[in-house]
Amino acid sequence: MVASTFNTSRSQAVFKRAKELMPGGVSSPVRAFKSVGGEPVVFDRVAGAYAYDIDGNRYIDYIGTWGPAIVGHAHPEVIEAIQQAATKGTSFGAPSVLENQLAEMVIAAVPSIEMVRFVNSGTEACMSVLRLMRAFTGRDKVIKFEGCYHGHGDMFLVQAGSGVATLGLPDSPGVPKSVTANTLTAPYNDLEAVKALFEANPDTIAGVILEPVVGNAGFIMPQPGFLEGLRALTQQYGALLVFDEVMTGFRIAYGGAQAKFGVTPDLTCLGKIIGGGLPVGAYGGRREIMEMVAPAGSVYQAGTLSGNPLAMTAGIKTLEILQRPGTYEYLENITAKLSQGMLQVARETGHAATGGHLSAMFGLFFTDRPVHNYSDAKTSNLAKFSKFHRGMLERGVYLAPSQFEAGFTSLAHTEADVEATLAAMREVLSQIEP
Ligand code: KE4
Repeated sequence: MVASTFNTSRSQAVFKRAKELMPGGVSSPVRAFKSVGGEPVVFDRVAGAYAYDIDGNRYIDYIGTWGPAIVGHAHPEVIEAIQQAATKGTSFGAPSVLENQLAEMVIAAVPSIEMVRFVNSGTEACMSVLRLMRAFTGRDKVIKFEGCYHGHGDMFLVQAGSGVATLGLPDSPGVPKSVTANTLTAPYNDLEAVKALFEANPDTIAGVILEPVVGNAGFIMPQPGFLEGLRALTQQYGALLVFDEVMTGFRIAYGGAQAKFGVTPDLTCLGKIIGGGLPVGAYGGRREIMEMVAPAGSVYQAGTLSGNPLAMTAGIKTLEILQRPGTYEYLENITAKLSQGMLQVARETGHAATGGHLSAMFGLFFTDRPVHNYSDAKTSNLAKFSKFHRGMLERGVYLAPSQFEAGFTSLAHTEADVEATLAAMREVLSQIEP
């Protein structure tokens, strides 16, 4: 696509009406493109590595509906499985074999999970796991990291990443101070800060929750020893370690970041990929902790559509495809080509940039310094990112509309897609002041 022929008139009309009907015209804030300027495009359909808007523009999609589309959008086998399942009804509200099947797959894949509960979103998974952490330890405080995002539950809206960071919200009105008083924060990759919090709050911290690879402050890797250090500190202070793998689960590796790094938390949150694009979240971990969840135990958590047969089916088929030989080698190779290529294009066009990738997740910051935490991420050139984002969109490349998000590849992305992306990037950056 060439920028000069880029037409989004239908999207603009539909989005204008959307803003009269729904706050900001969207069902989730980051989709509104607020931080990158311009208006979002309205999708008509998605397939493989591509998204198509209602004006007929095609985009190479590096958001993949924010993570679930790792086998490619509308994978024929996933669609077929959902169609078959739908003939038996869309919701049971009762036990089903499908829940057993997906639970078996999740437990077999994720080192920390001996027992699992399905919910309908990552937010639900993280809210529920916090209640469970508190019940198991009898403690109320929790440590999270600046820039990490664990859904929109009240207690997590403190120095949160993703859309909260994107919109530069101080934290959200409507969240009582009494709720966030128990939420302590530390800079990512800063073990000393975590130790100091434990020392200053003896016997009152239920645990530490984090993104083992950050995607909600942009892409930020754990520094060597960070995850291992958290494992040791939580054990030392009688607290739980919780990996929020809603984004990294089945993406960084089939067993998640915990399998990749060899650090096993006590509890894990999942979402996105395990639903294959339909609404699913999950939390799981050590059996002695999970058996506290109602009705086995007394920690209450429930959901009308939890374990929904269509969502279970989409998740089962997606994980079956991911289990096939060569999957993660393919994802690593295609993402390395993209990520290394992007850094090279930035260098060649005179733009300071840092970034990287891990398996099918990548990120890029326009800054000349390393990015190890949210404060570092905020030093990047957000104005340049906005121009970059729009320029790429006009050339048929769909990147996350925020510096404080990560990029995602899939099994459907090809070398030709990567070459086209890098060519577009070279054109865009050549027209932006370094
Ligand atoms: P959901 O409630 O959106 O399913 O999951 C919340 C969540 C929890 N934990 C992590 C690590 C997450 O990344 C998320 C959600 N991710 C964002 C994208 N950064 C969802 C996109 C959106 O908010 O529209």
